[in-house]
Amino acid sequence: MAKELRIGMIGYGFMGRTHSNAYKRLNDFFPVKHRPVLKAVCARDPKKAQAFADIWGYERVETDWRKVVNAPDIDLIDIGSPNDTHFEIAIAAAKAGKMVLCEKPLAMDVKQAELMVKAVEKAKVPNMVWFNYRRVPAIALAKQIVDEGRIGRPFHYRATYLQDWTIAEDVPQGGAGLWRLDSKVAGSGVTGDLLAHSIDTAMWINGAITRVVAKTETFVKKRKHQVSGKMESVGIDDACMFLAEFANGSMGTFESTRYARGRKNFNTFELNGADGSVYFDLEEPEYLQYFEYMQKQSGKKIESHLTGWRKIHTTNPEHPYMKHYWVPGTCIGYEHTFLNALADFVAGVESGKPVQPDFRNALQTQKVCDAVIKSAKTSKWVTTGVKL
Ligand code: SOE
Repeated sequence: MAKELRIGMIGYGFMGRTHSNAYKRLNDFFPVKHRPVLKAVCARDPKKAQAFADIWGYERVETDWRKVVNAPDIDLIDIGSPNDTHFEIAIAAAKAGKMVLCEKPLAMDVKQAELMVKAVEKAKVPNMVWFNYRRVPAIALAKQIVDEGRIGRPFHYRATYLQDWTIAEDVPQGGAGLWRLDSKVAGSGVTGDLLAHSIDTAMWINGAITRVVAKTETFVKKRKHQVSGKMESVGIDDACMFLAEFANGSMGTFESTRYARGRKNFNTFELNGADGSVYFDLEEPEYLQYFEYMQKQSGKKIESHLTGWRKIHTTNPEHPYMKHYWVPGTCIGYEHTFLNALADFVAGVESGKPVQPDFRNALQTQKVCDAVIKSAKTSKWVTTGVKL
């Protein structure tokens, strides 16, 4: 018999939707024993929360997250609300003995993130951060290829994460839909919002980032605040570039901006090693490009005139996650990355083997983000203190 997994969702924005979709579809695709039940959604605006509850099928609406966190009929708190709310809700949820799933970035800074790790570890509650791109089959295949030793000694890691939605100077900051532009709510700009994804993927695939040196820019210095109605200084980084050193001796470059005209959610990475390379581009999400240096293969006929990049269509059942979906050649989408993440989390709860990235792992990404922001202020190399 299926065991109920009773969900309390905090927040109802873009991420509230992606997570809710994952809960609803979990049992359609994955053979887990738990069955999510959408118990409560919480948001400050009861009308909007009710509209959300009606669409996604939540049983009730709350306007005080404390009520949800302490409700006896809820097993799991999902924090999909803005970044400045993660800390307090996660700590309270852990204290109440609930499982905690949290949107990225884990916290506003390392100080908060460390206390959040302490809280979930003390309470021994299952926890995870929704770094969903790890669950793109092609990215998971890149990780597999690296772990199989096919890339050899790594030299270069190159990541870009580009968008263009804040170029217009009259885009306001703050409030519904635009809190990502308000540093008091978001903590940082593209560093915490976009580069956190790139850093998580990079450290998952290529190991710890030990030192960084960064440059950030804020192109539009003042924007009208949606809540106060006043022109206010912009505190976020609109763009960020940083150089990184990895513990394995390789070098990294990371670039992110919301000012790359024409780029909507352009998330790429490439890793170059002595024996091969991998390249991924989220605009072609079902493909992983792999270059295999043929001469390296001992015992095989060398056909170097055939050496070249392979574009692997990651839709076969042997590719990560794909056996749960359709027939070879048919694709899955963005929403499935959240579904795959949830399936891994629930499988981890059932096996007792905690799934990654848990809060402790996401703290390492937070350390890199903080080091990047610090370096941009001081123009100096900063040691991250990452422990993987
Ligand atoms: C920002 O525009 C954003 O929605 C991020 O917050 C998400 O994490 C990213 O995956 C898509 O872009």
